[in-house]
Amino acid sequence: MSEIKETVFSKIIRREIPVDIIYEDDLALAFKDIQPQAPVHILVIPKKPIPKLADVEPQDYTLVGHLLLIVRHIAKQAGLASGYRVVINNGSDAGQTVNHLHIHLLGGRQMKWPPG
Ligand code: DGP
Repeated sequence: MSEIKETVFSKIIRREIPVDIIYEDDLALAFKDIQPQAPVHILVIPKKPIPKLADVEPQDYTLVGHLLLIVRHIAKQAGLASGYRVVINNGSDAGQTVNHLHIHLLGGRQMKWPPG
């Protein structure tokens, strides 16, 4: 388990910095990415401060499934019927910059493969 440190997402959960919230429940929060890479770019995060996917423990499995169902719900609400991309950057080689688990939902344009 990585060391749990305060991140900018902790501040977002506590509403200490401005954020455009899309969805919230007891376990999770979804908000617009500050540096959108697509017309729709939303981050879905657990309120529990799990640093990255590699730190998910067996007791978090339901939580992770819950996050994916939120992604699906938001994508439907956003009208992304022709497709969307779901990304989790895990660790520095993957380009993870905020050490609080987050799922990127990207849509509204044609995606390329492979990603950079
Ligand atoms: P990653 O590279 O996977 O760690 O992505 C982190 C994302 O978080 C990145 O796309 C930009 C976004 N982000 C960073 N700081 C803030 C912030 O203060 N507010 C919002 N809404 N998004 C942020």
